[in-house]
Amino acid sequence: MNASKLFKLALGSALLVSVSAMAATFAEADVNGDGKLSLEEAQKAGLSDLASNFKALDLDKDGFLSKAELKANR
Ligand SMILES: [Ca+2]
Ligand SMILES: [Ca+2]
Repeated sequence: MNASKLFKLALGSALLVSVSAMAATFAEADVNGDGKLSLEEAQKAGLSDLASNFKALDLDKDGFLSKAELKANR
């Protein structure tokens, strides 16, 4: 195991519900793999925070949340 892997493990446990989890969650939640989340995908993935703030988070109002939009809101 190299240092960066170890670092990621430590970071992951500390930030499990934060940034690192978001990256994994995004890919998992993006069921159709188009690189953005629809409201339905957010709901199905159990991302209730995203779902309830969907319109506010959707900066360009295209009806989807991109990774960039999620980053802009953190
Ligand atoms: Ca999608
Ligand atoms: Ca958008």
